[in-house]
Amino acid sequence: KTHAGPVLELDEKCFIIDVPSWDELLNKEDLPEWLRHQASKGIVTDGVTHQELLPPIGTQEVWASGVTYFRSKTARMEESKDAGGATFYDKVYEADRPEIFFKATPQRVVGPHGVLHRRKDSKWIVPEPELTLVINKAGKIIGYTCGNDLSCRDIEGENPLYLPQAKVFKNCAALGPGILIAEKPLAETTSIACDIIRDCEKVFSSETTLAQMKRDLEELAGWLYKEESFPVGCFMMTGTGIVPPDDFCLQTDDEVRIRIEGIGELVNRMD
Ligand code: DO4
Ligand code: MG
Repeated sequence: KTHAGPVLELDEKCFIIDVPSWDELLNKEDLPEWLRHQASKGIVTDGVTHQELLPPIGTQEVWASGVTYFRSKTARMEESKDAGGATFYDKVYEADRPEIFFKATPQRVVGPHGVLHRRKDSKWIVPEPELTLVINKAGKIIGYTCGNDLSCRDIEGENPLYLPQAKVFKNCAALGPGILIAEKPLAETTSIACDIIRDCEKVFSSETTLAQMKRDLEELAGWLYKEESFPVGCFMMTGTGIVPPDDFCLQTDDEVRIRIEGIGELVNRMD
């Protein structure tokens, strides 16, 4: 309400932090210590409501990994069986090299309460609730946020070469509500939950935990940064362990709620 820049929430208080940009903030050396110092200056601001928040991203690209949960592998093998998916999803699930793909530029990302786009040439569009890593330019995981890797299962299932169209389009990704700064690794018991609300009724609800993920978070970040450089860091979605039933498709005005324990809840509506 009183401040347009990044806000630090610590011990149930909100502090204004003195930094010119998100890009600079996310690449500070020893970020947790730097943030504690900002809080010690004691410039307290009003609490913020989620409606006021922008996506917690600067000029970073958003990348994603996939088929990192058994649930994702089986769902994709089914949707693409006519295109030969029964073998390639299986292989990537077992292989050393994970599936990694480009997901979004910051302009394609919406924040808390932002409106996600329903591709009108898809009849099978679903949310993918994903733990999202915030990685600095040195390749270090400095934080975590909630992500929605909105996906068109029919387009992807028809032919693997259609993956970019199934995944990348206007307002195809959501991030937020904020970034949990990484001071210690996330517990395997960390829960990831998703509810979908239609006309005030819950039409889908499911939950998983990080223990269900086949890959290690450091391993995923390591593969992304292999032979690549990200001058201001990047965001990496880590794959979905939650897939709605095969007859489910998002509709206009559906509200998607993604909750990750210790991070918060990301709420978005479909256009
Ligand atoms: O191969 C397709 C994408 C996989 C994905 O996005 C996921 O598993 O979350
Ligand atoms: Mg995904």
